[in-house]
Amino acid sequence: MEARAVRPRDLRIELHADASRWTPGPDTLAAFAFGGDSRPGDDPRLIDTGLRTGDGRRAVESWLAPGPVTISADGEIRYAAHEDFLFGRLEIEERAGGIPEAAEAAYRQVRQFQERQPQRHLLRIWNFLDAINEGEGDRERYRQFCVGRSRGFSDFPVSRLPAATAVGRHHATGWLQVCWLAGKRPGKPVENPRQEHAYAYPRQYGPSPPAFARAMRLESGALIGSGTSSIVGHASRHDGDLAAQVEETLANLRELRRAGGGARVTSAKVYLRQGVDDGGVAGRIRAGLPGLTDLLLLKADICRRELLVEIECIWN
Ligand code: 3EB
Repeated sequence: MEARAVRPRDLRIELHADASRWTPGPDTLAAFAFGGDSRPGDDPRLIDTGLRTGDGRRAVESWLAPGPVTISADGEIRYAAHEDFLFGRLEIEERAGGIPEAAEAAYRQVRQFQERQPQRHLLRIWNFLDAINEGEGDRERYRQFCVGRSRGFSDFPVSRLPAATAVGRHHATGWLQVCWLAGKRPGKPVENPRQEHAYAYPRQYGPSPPAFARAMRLESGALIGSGTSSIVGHASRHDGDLAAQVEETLANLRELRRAGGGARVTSAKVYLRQGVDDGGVAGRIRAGLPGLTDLLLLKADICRRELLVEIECIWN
């Protein structure tokens, strides 16, 4: 798998499966680093997610603007922007108030910051958390993250929620990491007819439903999917069965593409729960997503314990 520009028209996304020598360029809005040695540099566009790759190599997913970006900071937020697009990041340390307070503070800051930007429309958010499944029932850290996110988002209209991913790291860092893409023009949120709106999940999944859209369609026609799992309606399917969960997730992705008017799937990231043997899952996903060029396997925990896999795709 080689670096490939998947969206030549404006925003481009590249997956580098072997990024041992990769560095950001002038057009780089942001780059997620996975696996390998973390390289804490002072370039704020480089985001060390703390997630490992399936093959142990250092991989990078980079988001590129159509021209050189400007790098800035605003309080604890660091961001890069170029006319139509902005990519921000915010890391909040979990203190006495734990994950709900960290999430509330993060989302309040993101929302207030975004209201002041020319690129004010949230399109896509990634959340990286420690120990996402720790805690029982409503105390589970993912559910408490959702509580804080809802508070921080406050009265943000559900009809404009961005697409999202929320996954767990395997080692404790003490930090909640929130990263986002925003645009000068709004995207069109897309829902999946096979799935309940996440923001309307019933109470049994936690005190506050997860605030995200299933996908976001950009003006250019690109469709950016959220993390997608083996959930039909609001129920998890195929408890503990990786192969069946992959098939159900692929069915969700096909339906999402239909609903969102996506063209060809170009890149996919697969989050595989810690300790789960990948069982040739990459081959199944390639077979189920014909035309897929770039695929990256990552080790990350998923927001419900029975879920073993989550896939996020971009169609262009
Ligand atoms: C789901 O469909 C699976 O809380 O931001 C996927 C994508 C999931 C985003 C989030 C959660 C989130 O509910 C979990």
